[in-house]
Amino acid sequence: MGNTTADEYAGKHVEYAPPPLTPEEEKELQQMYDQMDKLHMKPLWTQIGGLMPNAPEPRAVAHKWDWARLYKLAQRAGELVPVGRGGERRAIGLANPGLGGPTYIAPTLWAAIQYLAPGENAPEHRHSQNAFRFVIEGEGVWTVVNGDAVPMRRGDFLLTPGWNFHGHHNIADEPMAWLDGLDIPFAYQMDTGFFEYGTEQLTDESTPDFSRSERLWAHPGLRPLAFPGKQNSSPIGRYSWEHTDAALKDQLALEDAGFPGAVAPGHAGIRFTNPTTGGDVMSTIRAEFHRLRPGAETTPVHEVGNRVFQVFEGSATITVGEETFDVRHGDIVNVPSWKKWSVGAGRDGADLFCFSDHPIFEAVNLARTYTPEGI
Ligand code: 1HN
Repeated sequence: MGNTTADEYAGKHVEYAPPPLTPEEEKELQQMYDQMDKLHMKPLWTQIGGLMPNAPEPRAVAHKWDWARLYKLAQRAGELVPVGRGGERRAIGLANPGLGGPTYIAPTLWAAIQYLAPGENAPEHRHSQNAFRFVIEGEGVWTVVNGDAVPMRRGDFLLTPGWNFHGHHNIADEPMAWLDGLDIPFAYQMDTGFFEYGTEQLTDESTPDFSRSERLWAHPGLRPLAFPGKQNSSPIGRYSWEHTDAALKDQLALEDAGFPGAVAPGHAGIRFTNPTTGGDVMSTIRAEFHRLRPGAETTPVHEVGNRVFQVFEGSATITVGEETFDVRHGDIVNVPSWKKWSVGAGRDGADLFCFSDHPIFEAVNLARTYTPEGI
């Protein structure tokens, strides 16, 4: 035993095997464990394998939520459940089947579909949890973030960083649904959550084409001199589809012309960033958009942390560990920590929105990635 090298143990667990005991010793041992239990103590030697696996063994499982079904249920909730003070939002959360009940898509992340009918108003409130919205289809809702009315349109990515008052209203003739992402599970499990009601009426009922935040901050590469220094969260309230689409188109056009630009062959990608730091939009959430040409595939990778994909356009297969999910418009798939994943585009290519909790792990030096193909 004493001469066994670490290499011989690599990747293997050794079950704790107690030495052979006499019946008397067995009784004494049991008494010791009982006493520990009464005093709220637990020995390490019976549980170390579960506590410290060789590599992450997430309880969360990979799962697909079908957009057509989500949308139908959101519509039904629109008919049956009013939105207003108390319930606050007609948001339907996605509960990862491996996490045993709570509305967590991942141990750190919340994802929900929110539905607002014509003329409806979601009252203002604020919380320390960071939030974003991604608009899969439709328009006609304005979200008011700290008194700034921000339009929500197809393909837009919108921010509500922690502790900003926010409410929404739909001024169109059509209902609208979108994806909400928040770091609620992280805040809940770490006991960092604060919440406060704001006004029931929105503090700005105007419907401008561009929010004030965009007029100040969303001109490419240009920052206003009136606001120097770094800000913890991006000051851009809306990353419009027009910019995202143009950036992706240009990457692929440059690839066609033989210049660098694509992430990998046939794969264009952008990250939404905080213009005051160049880093992620919020301290706990990363957001990206990926465009794959027909048949293109991403490089398989293992990563610490959790990802969630939503298909915007086209179709794809998302492979997570041993499972493969066929996805199309609106479908949502999560990737648990350290599960190998890759995406392959279907016949018409694929546009995918993606968010993750990776900034958390980068901030505390726990980020790791591994590409088995060594690319
Ligand atoms: C929230 O405030 C929103 O502001 C969406 O639209 C989803 C889920 C749980 C708690 C607060 C929103 C939410 C939420």
